[in-house]
Amino acid sequence: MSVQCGIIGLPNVGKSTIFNILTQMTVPSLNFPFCTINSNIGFSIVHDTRLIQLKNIVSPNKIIPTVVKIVDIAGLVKGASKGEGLGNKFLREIKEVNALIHVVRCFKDDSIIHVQNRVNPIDDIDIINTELIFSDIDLCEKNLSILNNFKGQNKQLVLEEKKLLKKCLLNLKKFIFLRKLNFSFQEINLIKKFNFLTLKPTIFLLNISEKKENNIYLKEVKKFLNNDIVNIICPTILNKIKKKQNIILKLSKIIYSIYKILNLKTFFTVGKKEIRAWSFIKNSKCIDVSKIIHSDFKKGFIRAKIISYIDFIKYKSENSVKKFGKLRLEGKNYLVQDGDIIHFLFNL
Ligand SMILES: Nc1nc2c(ncn2[C@@H]2O[C@H](COP(=O)(O)OP(=O)(O)OP(=O)(O)O)[C@@H](O)[C@H]2O)c(=O)[nH]1
Ligand SMILES: [Mg+2]
Repeated sequence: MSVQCGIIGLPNVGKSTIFNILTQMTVPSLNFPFCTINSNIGFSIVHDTRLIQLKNIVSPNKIIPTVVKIVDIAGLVKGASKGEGLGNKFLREIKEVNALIHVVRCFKDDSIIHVQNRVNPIDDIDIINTELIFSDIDLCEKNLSILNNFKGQNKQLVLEEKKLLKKCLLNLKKFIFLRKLNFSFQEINLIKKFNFLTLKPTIFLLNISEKKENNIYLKEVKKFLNNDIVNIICPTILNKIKKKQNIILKLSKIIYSIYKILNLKTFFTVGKKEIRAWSFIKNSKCIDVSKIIHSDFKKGFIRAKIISYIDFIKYKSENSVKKFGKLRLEGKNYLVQDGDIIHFLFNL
């Protein structure tokens, strides 16, 4: 299953335009608010130059890169958490994704409608952030009320959940996003089930129309977002670039930011039939990573043959890697490293 990333922001700020660039699709991106009502779904290829290096050595029939699923979610307006605009539908869709790309209009163009009738990126960010926070406050209060009336057995768990929800509520009311807080290992396990919006890893994507140097908003917005991951995109320039390779380079930066916030790394499977890249969460055990390929691999896991990418590039075949003592056999608890080339041995 691929990682899902949702594009959010005010209506008419360029979300679908950016979705089209990221996925090479052509969904409508027209100059009126709520052009997108039902979310669009597409995939963005994770261009990894290591695949090309591996291809040059192995000459496989096929190369399969890994992908990120991109969801273009309808625009959000002030009051969404109370049902304004497409309100709760929008918020429900955000719940489904693993990470968020928050698109901010940083271009001045009087011909493009702004729902607030002015261009003010910091205020726009604030509107979206407020709605996300309100939605999480609501979620905290609802769950606290359920727990307060809980008559069942597991009293200790209820106490811990209540303590955690109170900590969340206190911070949300101070306008602090949950992703900015420190949580203990135990709290992290408990908090997952609530699926808070302000806990989702987020990158900000500033949508500009001209060269960075000429944009009047960037400096101030970057300062405002100084503790967040910020990328800049210029659809007008990107759409004029003829060389596909140059577009890929620009997009890779955005995709890799997503990898970074989600703590994702890549491993490879390499054979004559195909070379394939797979993403996994950093510090995962070998047995858990095996399941990404097929659940049977986990069920019947014996061990894994591992070659690091660097060694494969250096020695150029499994046989010579072996000869130089660089092929390793690892068990289920081995922590998979970025760039590992893995061959799982399993028995069913
Ligand atoms: N000048 C300028 N126009 C842009 C830019 N990005 C998007 N637009 C235009 O802004 C309008 C809205 O773009 P969309 O991509 O549909 O915006 P959206 O955020 O998906 O809008 P909704 O689906 O209605 O929420 C379109 O006419 C785009 O061509 C930009 O960087 N500069
Ligand atoms: Mg749209």
